[in-house]
Amino acid sequence: MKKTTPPKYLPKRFLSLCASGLISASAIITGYSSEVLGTGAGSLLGGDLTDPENDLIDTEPGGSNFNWVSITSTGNAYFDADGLAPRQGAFDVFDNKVNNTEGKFCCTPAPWSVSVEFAEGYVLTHFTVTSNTDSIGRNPDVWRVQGSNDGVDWADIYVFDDDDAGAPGNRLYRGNSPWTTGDQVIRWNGDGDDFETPPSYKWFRFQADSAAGWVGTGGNLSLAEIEYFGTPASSAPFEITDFVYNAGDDTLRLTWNSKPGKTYTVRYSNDLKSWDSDIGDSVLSEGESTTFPPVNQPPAANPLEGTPRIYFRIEEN
Ligand SMILES: [Ca+2]
Ligand SMILES: [Ca+2]
Ligand SMILES: [Ca+2]
Ligand SMILES: [Ca+2]
Repeated sequence: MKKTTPPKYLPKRFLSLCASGLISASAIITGYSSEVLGTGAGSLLGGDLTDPENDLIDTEPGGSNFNWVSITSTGNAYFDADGLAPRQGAFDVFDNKVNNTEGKFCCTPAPWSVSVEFAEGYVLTHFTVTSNTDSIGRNPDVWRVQGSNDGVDWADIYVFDDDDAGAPGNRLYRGNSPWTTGDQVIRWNGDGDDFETPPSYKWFRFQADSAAGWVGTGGNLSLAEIEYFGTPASSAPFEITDFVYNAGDDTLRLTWNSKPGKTYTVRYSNDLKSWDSDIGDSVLSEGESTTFPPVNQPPAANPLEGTPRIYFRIEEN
């Protein structure tokens, strides 16, 4: 028997919501909600995706015992274990340490990012980010956590965007950063709390565009630690994870949990009984998550123009 997703029903009310433009931002929450866990390494959750065993070794620039396939950064692409040159590497945001010498990343100018690639996809459930303690003004006030399945195209998962127009260009000025002090561990939750449950991604990137003490890209950025948590995509149920409908031109796009190498049929129905019709019968998998039509192509026309309701179901071929 063919594997199918549960049908996704799109009520008229939902379509009218789409018309207001909300749907274009359906997968992104821009918000400032969060939970302060405390200060110092003891407040880290531990066991995160980059190092589930908490046994990472940072005594070599490339490190060992980490759980990523690859790591890249916009600067200081190494670990620092002794506080001697080269110092304060970008990879030190994953060294399980929070201190003012070798446990932090510092001090390169914006924009700044560090990306990790995992062997398989994960659905991000929550993450923590810990501030630096040398200069509160170097913690970012414009930053985001993003996901990707090719390391090239990135989608926002969580966005914090609160650049302070009055920032005086002072590294001790806290401004609009969410961190109120140094070495502070803050947690952000998914599942619609601080951000919506995202599709599964193999790549995760923390990207910052502005430091709290400066307007725009002035000054340097610094952070102590980042922890990502998620569930493996392989354990995710086969379901439609996102639907984008544009009421203006009556077009749509669907995203579902997929398997690499498979093809899929996108069926629709107006009564949940007849599933004979489809808008694509050999859709190529894009990996752990597939979007149809692909995001670099125009969206699909609503196949039941003017209908009060339509259901979609994905079939694995
Ligand atoms: Ca270190
Ligand atoms: Ca860790
Ligand atoms: Ca660290
Ligand atoms: Ca700023």
